[in-house]
Amino acid sequence: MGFFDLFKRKKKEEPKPQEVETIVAAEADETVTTDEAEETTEVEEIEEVNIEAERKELEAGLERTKEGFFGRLKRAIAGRTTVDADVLDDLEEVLITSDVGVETTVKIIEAIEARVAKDKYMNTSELHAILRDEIAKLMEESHRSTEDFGIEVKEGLPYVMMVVGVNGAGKTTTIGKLAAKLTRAGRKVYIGAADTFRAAAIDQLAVWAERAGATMVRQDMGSDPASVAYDTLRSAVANGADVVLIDTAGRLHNKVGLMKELTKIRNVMSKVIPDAPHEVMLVLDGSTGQNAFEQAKQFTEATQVTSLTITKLDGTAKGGVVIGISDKFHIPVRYIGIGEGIDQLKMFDRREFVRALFGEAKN
Ligand SMILES: Nc1nc2c(ncn2[C@@H]2O[C@H](COP(=O)(O)OP(=O)(O)OP(=O)(O)O)[C@@H](O)[C@H]2O)c(=O)[nH]1
Ligand SMILES: [Mg+2]
Repeated sequence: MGFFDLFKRKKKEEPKPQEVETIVAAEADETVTTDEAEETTEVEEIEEVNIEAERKELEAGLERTKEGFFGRLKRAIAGRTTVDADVLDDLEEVLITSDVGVETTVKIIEAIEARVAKDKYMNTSELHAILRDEIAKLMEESHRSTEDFGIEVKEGLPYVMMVVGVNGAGKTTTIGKLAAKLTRAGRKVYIGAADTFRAAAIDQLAVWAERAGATMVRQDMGSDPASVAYDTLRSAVANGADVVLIDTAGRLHNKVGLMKELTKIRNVMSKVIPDAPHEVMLVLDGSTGQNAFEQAKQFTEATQVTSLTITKLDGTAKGGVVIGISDKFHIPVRYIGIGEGIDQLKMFDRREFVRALFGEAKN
């Protein structure tokens, strides 16, 4: 469940548009009746509980990164009171060893230096809040809206997303989780089994499609992935689907033939829907740390990538890659995977992400 999903669903279920207006009007009006006041408070309370539950889940998923980072940071600033050059040196080391990456670390340190220059006696206890601010600023805004789990569903033709990445990054799992979110939001989802390399890959996707309540379009193992993609789009258009997710086989960026295949899949899709694919999502395994950086670099050079999903952040202390990759590639991180379960895909919200790592703002 996305961070704002519950909020949104609650809104859909409870106050219909006119009722919302009534509540808002009633709030402004001093003559609000007891019933209306109670209803408003109840909705607000449920929303708060849901936001809190989402935050807890995110924090739990990022626990190891948080512990790794905090543990080091705590040791680095133990016994110091002001943020001086030594503290900055240690902070630099902490960031680099947390897989944030050198370039991004330098940017963060420079930003903090600039703030320290203004406030020479900055307290080390203020450091978390400043780190949180500076880091959030470096990352891309990922979603224009929280509707439809961040996907901008179009009127008329389906929104098409092609999912790419190396073997085992989590593409199929991410598609399954994403499809589930969208069907729950009332969207009609079609999934194309364009990973035709292994029969098991098609079967794995079929299981996810069923769990998610989505329709899967498939051909036999070994058939042309572009042809599967074409069929999927045709079928999706004919049946009035809202979203199409195309699974592809894991590939290495240096395999020219496989990279050309992605281009072929793209071209074929645009014959059915001229501006498809609307999104090419690269899935990266966050637990691989610096290797995820390398994959992002190679993939973005070899093919067009418009968004990122970083998986397996649960159980790894290398979650700092999200910060570095988001800063370096200027490609929005759309989702993060924090477990194998169907609900363990989260819309990436940079403010919530740093909040989970550094805690609540004090100011
Ligand atoms: N812990 C954890 N495991 C994940 C996450 N996302 C995916 N996995 C697991 O990673 C493994 C590989 O996931 P797949 O979805 O099959 O990866 P893929 O990219 O489709 O792999 P190929 O099709 O072989 O290229 C599976 O065991 C998933 O359950 C995550 O966010 N957290
Ligand atoms: Mg797969």
